[in-house]
Amino acid sequence: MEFEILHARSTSFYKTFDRKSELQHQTHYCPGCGHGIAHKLIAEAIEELGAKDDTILVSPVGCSVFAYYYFDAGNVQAAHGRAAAVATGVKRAHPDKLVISYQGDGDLAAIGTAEIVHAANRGENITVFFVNNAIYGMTGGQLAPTTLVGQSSTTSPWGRRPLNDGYPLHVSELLASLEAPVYIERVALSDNKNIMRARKAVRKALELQKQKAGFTLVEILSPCPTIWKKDPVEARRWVAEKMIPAFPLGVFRDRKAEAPVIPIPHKTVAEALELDSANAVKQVPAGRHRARDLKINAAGFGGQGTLLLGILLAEMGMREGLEVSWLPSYGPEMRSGSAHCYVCLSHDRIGSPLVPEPDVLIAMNEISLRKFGPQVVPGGTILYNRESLPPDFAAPQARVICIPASEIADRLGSAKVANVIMLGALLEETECLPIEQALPVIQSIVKKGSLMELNERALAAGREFIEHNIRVGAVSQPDGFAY
Ligand SMILES: Cc1ncc(C[n+]2csc(CCOP(=O)(O)OP(=O)(O)O)c2C)c(N)n1
Ligand code: SF4
Repeated sequence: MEFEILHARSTSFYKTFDRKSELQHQTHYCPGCGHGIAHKLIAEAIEELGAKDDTILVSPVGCSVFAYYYFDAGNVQAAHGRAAAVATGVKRAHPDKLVISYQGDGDLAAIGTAEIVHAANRGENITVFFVNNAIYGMTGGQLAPTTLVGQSSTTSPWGRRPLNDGYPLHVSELLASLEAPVYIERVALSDNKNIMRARKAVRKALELQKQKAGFTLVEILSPCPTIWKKDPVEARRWVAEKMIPAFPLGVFRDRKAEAPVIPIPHKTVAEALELDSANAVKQVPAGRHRARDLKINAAGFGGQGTLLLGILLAEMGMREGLEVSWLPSYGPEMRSGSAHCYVCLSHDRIGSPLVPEPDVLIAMNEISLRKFGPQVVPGGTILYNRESLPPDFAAPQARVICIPASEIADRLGSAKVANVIMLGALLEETECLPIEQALPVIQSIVKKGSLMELNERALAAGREFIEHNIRVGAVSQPDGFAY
């Protein structure tokens, strides 16, 4: 019987490696390096699963930092140790993509220990290929957490001594002690038989991810001839003779996810928290204010209540059943340093709590106006805590409303409520949330009964300012922008 042996490059690889200007037909790996074999197994599995156009590979820092030179897939290159965390974000943003975190042992088991443990513990539906070559390859051979007892490295020239360096870290066994992972196997690139086993494991892990089973990891014992100072054949033998006895091969987890699925109740947060009747949200007749997606930056000096203003907005949003985020930023000073917070109100999940381009800026002082005013989106709004803008300041893209909130607050009896005046103005101007909900929220958060009446008047003052001065056109506005 005659056999025809076909060697073909997987279609999941680029035809030529264009990022390598000189050698476009070969990789940057040393001859005999396990990374090349691991890449091949992964590329073939992606091809077999028909997932080439649906795969996003997160490459690490280490010798495989340039994996994106080769895989014709979506590619992200993560900071050292962060690949599992980056893969988490990518997967959550693209749940239907096949997301791979490809990591070396320095990357995953040293600087990235926290990231991998928590990604596994959360049961992220990602696949991790953990290439364990018992050493830091890229940086010239320092001790890795997986370096064998007695193995010498540049930082353990007399060999790893457990009393000084600890014992080799068994990542697969460690992660298999967690509840969430569904599949963990250790394989080796020591000989053809084991490479075929590795091939199956790689494919199985990706298939499970495709089925949305949960967290999968394949640890691949891999030769590093260059740092081990061996030729490729000796290096493979070393994997078989030294690494496998220290890191036994096998399946450490293979089961369905068992975590109970807890449905998210269709309740407002106030209901879910069973707030007492004094704090509970009163049923209000549907007014013209509607829960509306909005990104807000509230900025000023510490002590002006901008962070509290953000908390009130976020809480109001939660009680309306919106997704919300509140991200404060402040210096070490309790008073008079700069402080601002980003608030997102959204009907969809919020990808990032950062708000580099707010729809609304509440600027409680001039510094904040100058710093953040230019960031407001075209058609956005700036609420500025003064009677007029500084003569040399302009934000032509935005609708600017000057409200002397601090002055009004003084007249009401306390400068402290300037933030609540701004809240009233914001709610009236943008109609982003039902203004009727503001007082119960203030009551439940501020909890100072004595200030309640003042807060009520401050809220009304902000609202009336917009109603009387803006809606009837008493304050001049730049042309062209209106809600
Ligand atoms: C924050 C940070 N710390 C340290 C380094 C230096 N560094 C680059 S690669 C590497 C270790 C890589 O080893 P490993 O993950 O085992 O991958 P290999 O090169 O063996 O494939 C280190 C420490 C870095 N680039 N960034
Ligand atoms: S140093 Fe080791 S891990 Fe890095 S490319 Fe060379 S053989 Fe591979």
